[in-house]
Amino acid sequence: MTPLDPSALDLSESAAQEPAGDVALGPGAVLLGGFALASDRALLAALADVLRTSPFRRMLTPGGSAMSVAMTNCGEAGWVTDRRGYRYDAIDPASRRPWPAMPPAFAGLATRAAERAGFPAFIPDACLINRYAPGARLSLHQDKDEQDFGAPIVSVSLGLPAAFLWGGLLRSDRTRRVCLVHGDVVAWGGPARMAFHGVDTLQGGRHPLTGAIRYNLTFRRALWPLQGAAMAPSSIINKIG
Ligand code: MD3
Ligand code: FE
Repeated sequence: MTPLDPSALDLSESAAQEPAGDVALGPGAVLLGGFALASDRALLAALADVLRTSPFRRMLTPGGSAMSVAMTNCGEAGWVTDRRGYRYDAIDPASRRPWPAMPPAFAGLATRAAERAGFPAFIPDACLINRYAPGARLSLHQDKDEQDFGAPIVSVSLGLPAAFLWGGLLRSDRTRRVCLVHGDVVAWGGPARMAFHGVDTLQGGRHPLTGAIRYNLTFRRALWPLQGAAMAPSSIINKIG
């Protein structure tokens, strides 16, 4: 789109009221359209670094089937699933080493996006990275393995577009379809934090930066602060005293 493209000039009332790209999807849910566009290459380069230590793998559900979405993690804790169940673990079961540290480009983007969406001081300690190839999907679920439901979840979409399914607090509530495209960031907090959600089957296509793939980064607070060494009891007492 060039500055001379007439479609760039949207003088409708809704466009005038809404800062470009920001849309309240509902209570606690904010879509920041294109928020990650300016950092897309930096995010993908940082992702490539993470993958050198902890490559994508298709984890097993507790029922024993391989998920269609391939996953990895970075940060202090990573989300894992196997026959023993869903949980966060500081160790990557594939590498048997700690998950790679959260790249500064990841953490910085998540904190800035959360702030803009109305969730100040969000410092994620976990980032689950999902890789969708055409045919992959994520069935309707709640994110409830985290210790801190007071913190929001920030999600970043890169590559091919996907139809995101957003429901209510009951599995039986009707779902809305929201198309998430490359560079979109969504923050989910407060009343939206425990909503059921999923991703419809990814369709084929090609994106210039990712090929036939969609990546999604989800930033969370998985652990209580006291579990981090930087917030050992003595350091809290030192802050108070
Ligand atoms: C709404 N990922 O990893 S991100 C997941 O696109 C997950 O890969 C999807 O759901 C993906 O758990 C969706 C958007 C998202 C993430 C967490 C939410 C939406 C949410 C938590 C509560 C409500
Ligand atoms: Fe989820």
